[in-house]
Amino acid sequence: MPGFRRTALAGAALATALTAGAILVACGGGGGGGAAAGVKLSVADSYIPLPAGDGMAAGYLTVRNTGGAADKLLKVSSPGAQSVTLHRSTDTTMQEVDSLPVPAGGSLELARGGNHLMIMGWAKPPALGDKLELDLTFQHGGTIAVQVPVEPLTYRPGS
Ligand SMILES: [Cu+2]
Repeated sequence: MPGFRRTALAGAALATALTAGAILVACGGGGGGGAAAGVKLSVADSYIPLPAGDGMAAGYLTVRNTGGAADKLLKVSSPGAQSVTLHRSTDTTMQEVDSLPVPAGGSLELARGGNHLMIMGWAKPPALGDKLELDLTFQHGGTIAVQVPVEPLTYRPGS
């Protein structure tokens, strides 16, 4: 009875999905610390140095987490650019990564010489004073949209 089979399979898939959901819920609410176990994220010091020529740009920002649980930056997208990827810098190279960690009670810093965002495929050529929306998606903290200013190449936050 093929119909029976399919139903059984669908049932199994549903059970798996429900189990996965239950694990997610346990993960978000677990840890026994109540509110302190959550993540509390904010984004600061975001900027994009004006890209030269080909329009490939780096993006820098700091994600602060004042919550008691660690999180991960999983994805960044933008309505104004085709591609935003996460890059980790090592001594001599850089490498695209699937996620970047946001420690509990700490911060994820994307800064010159270190981890950064790579922004490509601008909808329109960026100019000084423009702002590009970046939508940062976190494993636990949802999605945070930031308006990131395009700054001179020599810009440093706080200077
Ligand atoms: Cu890079």
